Amino acid sequence: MAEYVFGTICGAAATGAVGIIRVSGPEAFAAAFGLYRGRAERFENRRIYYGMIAEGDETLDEALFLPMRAPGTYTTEDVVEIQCHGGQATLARVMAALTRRGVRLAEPGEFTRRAYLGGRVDLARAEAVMDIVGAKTDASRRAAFGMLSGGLSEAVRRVSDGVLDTLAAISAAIDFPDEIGADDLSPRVAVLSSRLDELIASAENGSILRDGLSAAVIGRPNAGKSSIWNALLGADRAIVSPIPGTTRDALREWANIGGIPVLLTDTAGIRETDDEIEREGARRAERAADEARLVLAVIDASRETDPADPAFRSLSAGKNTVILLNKIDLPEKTVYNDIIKDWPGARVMRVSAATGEGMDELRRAVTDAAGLPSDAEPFSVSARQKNALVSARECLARAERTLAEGLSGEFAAIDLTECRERLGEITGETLAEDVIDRIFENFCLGK
Ligand SMILES: Nc1nc2c(ncn2[C@@H]2O[C@H](COP(=O)(O)OP(=O)(O)OP(=O)(O)O)[C@@H](O)[C@H]2O)c(=O)[nH]1
Ligand SMILES: [Mg+2]
Repeated sequence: MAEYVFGTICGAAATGAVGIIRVSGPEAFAAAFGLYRGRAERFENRRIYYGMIAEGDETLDEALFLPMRAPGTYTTEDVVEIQCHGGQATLARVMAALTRRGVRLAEPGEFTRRAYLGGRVDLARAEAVMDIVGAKTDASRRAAFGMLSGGLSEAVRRVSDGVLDTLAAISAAIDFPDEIGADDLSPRVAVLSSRLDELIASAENGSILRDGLSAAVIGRPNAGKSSIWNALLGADRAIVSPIPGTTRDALREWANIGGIPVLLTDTAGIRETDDEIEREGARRAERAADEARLVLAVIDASRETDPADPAFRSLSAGKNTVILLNKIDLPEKTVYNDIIKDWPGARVMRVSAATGEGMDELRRAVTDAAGLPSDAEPFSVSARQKNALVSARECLARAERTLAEGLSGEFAAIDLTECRERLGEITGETLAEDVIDRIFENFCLGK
């Protein structure tokens, strides 16, 4: 019996001009072509068949049918893709017809899970599929695609093979202690450690590209926070007005800043007030600043410096803060040098949301804050994968210490064996079934 079916639209709620229903499983051909009405009598592998979709006497839609035989398919099983009109009602009706032919709806990530179980992709590549779907900027997409092409899997496998060779050398050293000693083993482990260090650096780069950087814009009412937020977003999204207290709620949007996905929060101005709604807005603003990795603290430079400005509070709290002296197109009253004197080392920038002056420098400051060193090729790794890399690295550090202390190679072998296990978790080789289940549960429908 055919196993499952679903459209390609992630989140399933979108309506596209074309909808694709993918049927996969041993009975996929029988189930899908049971609905086909057209001239073809046989369905050859990888050809396109035009026809109607019909159930009984009722014609449901006009469609293309794409039969693909196992094993050269996404799931490694027989697959038929039906391309029909993308309206929700049409898709629902065709899927209902398929259900009556014994097909069931795929679970989230089930297609990719089949690809994994069929041996077509390892776990790191399967996870990369979701990262590609979710990539928010071109740089994120490139990092995810590098993962899909097996960048991390291969690098991890090379280290794991190196660890295996070292384990073999340890057995040899135990059997022939006169010929191979710990002196030969330590440099081997050191090389593997430095390779893992490089991978961890790439992973750190990649996790910013994958998960993004959070930045909150805070400041006094009317400082120009929403104007700056709109400018960074490249959209006229938040209301801007000369009336202080315009923004009440925290507004949150993804922005692409120099290729880095930045989750930008615009907040209500912070000031003493009796207005309960405004006070709640200020509380939310403070929370947003606490949660953000980067705070963009906006000061209206056309007004006198106010020592109680929330910008200074953020600095004194030790938050990663960039002070933005805004409105420099007006006569300046807040003096840049005074701030630098009071806060040596603080990053202060002069900008004008009105004229755009200083905005390119601001964008660069945001990408700098993401801390991407330009040389490490970023891999879009999940937190799970990064943890596995870090624990594998710790195992190597333990093995290095054991060897340095001149203990028997057998002790180092325990750590090296554990190192291989941690590395195997990245590709899924040494991961428990229930953990793998959980990973695929986070996929979207249709993938
Ligand atoms: N001249 C000048 N005016 C600016 C600049 N940036 C913002 N403004 C003006 O300042 C006023 C307040 O701007 P907003 O962006 O709404 O300020 P806000 O900090 O979000 O204010 P609240 O939401 O009330 O806290 C508006 O009238 C803007 O047009 C600037 O760089 N130069
Ligand atoms: Mg505002």
